[in-house]
Amino acid sequence: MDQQKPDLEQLNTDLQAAIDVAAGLDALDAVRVHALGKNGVVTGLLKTLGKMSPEERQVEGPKINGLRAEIAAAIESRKSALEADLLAARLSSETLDLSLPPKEMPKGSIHPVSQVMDELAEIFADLGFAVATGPEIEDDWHNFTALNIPETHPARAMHDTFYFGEEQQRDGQPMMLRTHTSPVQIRTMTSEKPPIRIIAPGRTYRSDSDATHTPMFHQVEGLVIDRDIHMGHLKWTLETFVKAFFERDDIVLRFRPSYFPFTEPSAEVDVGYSLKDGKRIIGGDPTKEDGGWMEILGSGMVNRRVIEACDLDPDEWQGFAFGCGIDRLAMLKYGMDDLRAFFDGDLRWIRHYGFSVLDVPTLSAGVGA
Ligand code: 2NL
Repeated sequence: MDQQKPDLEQLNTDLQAAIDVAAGLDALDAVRVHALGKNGVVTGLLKTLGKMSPEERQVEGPKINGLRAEIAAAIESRKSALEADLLAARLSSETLDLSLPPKEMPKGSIHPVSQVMDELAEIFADLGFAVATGPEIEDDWHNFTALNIPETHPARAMHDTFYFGEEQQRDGQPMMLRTHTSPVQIRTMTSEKPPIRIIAPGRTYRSDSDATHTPMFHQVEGLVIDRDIHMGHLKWTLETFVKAFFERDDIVLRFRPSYFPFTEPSAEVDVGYSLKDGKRIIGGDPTKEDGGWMEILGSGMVNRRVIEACDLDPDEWQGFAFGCGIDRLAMLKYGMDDLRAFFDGDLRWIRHYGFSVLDVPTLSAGVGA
């Protein structure tokens, strides 16, 4: 071996050994600096290439560069191994017991509208209904046409519907904020095969504002499409729902003939109330003195024109549907009297009427507080 020439093989062996024994990332980095740093031994060898004759460089260049590449690769692979060891050690030492109660009670609270939506989802899940959602900005077909609401229907008039400008039209159709959650059910009927059992809760919009109406409000609609569905199914479903929601068995419903373009026949549903401590409460005997009826739902058998609009055969598939205001349900159940306070964002109000984030509605523990 030529004495002038450094022993590259020995250097390689030594550096590889140092890399292998480096016990941590810091030790490994020290080896890297020692070999490949600005003043490192391998860097030093690379610098000697410039002083060599072209012939010598042709022989030594590949050797020195090969050494540099081998050492760099060895450092990288040792680094990955050390990092993997570190992660494995962390994973085995850090544990999180998710069953422990929080150290501090959460500061926020659940809005009554959200609470009621959770209750509705829970009650209807037990009856086999899934929750469906859809866009709040809708086109004319999904919000009106498919629902058998003709061009001349008053619900389409400018004073009820928030329309977008002409430049926002989709395929020549006017766009609007949905006026009910029915378009969600239309979207489900056109995208899924029956049988269908869904509820569609969500925000709806109408250009209407007074003590009992806000421009944005919440609605839940329900839809069942199957074979041989009749009014009996509708009646049982609504009775079961209202009893579970108000958590009373002595609830009576009254079905009054009515009209909606999307159902035929249609019925408005009243719930019996009675007077207790000077306050109207849902349930009890509505025929007793101070008792009475309160309208809470609209419903009916899905109009065959709606079923046809969704490309289903109305002789094979029938269904029932219903709709009701969630804000009003919340007021009735939890005793709030001012609708507008719902959307004021007043912290004192939400602290008073809000629900604990830990108070999740379940059928075993009771859906309401
Ligand atoms: C009310 C009345 C109702 C429906 C909504 C509906 C939806 C489809 C087909 C047929 Cl896709 N009907 N929804 C049916 C009857 C009444 O709501 O007074 N809501 C507050």
